[in-house]
Amino acid sequence: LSNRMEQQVSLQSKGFVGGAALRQPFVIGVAGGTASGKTTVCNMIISQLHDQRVVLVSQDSFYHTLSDDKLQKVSEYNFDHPEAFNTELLLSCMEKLKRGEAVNIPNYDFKSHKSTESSQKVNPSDVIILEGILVLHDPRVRDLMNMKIFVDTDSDLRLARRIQRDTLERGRNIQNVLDQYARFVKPSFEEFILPTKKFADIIIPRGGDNDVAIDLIVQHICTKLGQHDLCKIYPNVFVIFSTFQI
Ligand code: UZR
Ligand code: MG
Repeated sequence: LSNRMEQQVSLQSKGFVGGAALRQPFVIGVAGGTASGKTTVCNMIISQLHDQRVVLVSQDSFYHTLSDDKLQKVSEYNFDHPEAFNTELLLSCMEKLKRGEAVNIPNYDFKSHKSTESSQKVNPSDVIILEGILVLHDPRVRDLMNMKIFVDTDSDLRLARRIQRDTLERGRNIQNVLDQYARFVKPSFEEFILPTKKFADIIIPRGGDNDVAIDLIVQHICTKLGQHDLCKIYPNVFVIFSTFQI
């Protein structure tokens, strides 16, 4: 116990009084081509950050709702273009989360191509992860990030996964997945997504199969949050602390 008290005192002198609430959240951006394993990488990071409050925000939630005339010609619509997203809304949600405020994130339905009525409340957290094909595209969104990651998986693997996912989960048939891939997904990847790789701090080859990269990223986040060893040894130290302060 006395050891633990010493630990708390040393934390206090480093300005960690009150625990996580006083620090700005650590914002991570995870970009990469379609079906590169972004969601898997995020889930692996989250599962290793046991002692932090983490939220995952997906750029997909910010797709514009398609108007009726665009819906009629949905095969002509480029969902891989930066303008397919409501970036102003994404930016304002991220700014609020960064300031420690709760936000409502829209719910997007891939089958109807519309935002649903309901939205999802996201509470402020220690770590905010924003994932999506074009999260490194807008400089204002990039500037909010403390760490930028690009998941780099071979195109043939991505296409194979994309076919599986879109036919199983997004109600498509193989022919229209392939048509859309050739017409929009691949050209937009080359024009808009791949060029954002240069903004990344870390490039992860092989996506979710790369355990070493995930370990290194998690270690870095813990260091930046000032909990490098503490989060493993004294998982409750911040809780005890907050109780004292309030
Ligand atoms: P990830 N997308 C759809 O298929 N339908 C929609 O209504 C909205 C988006 C696709 C989009 C992009 N492109 O390639 C992909 N298309 O979702 C991005 N065509 O999602 O990063 O999980 O692959
Ligand atoms: Mg995804």
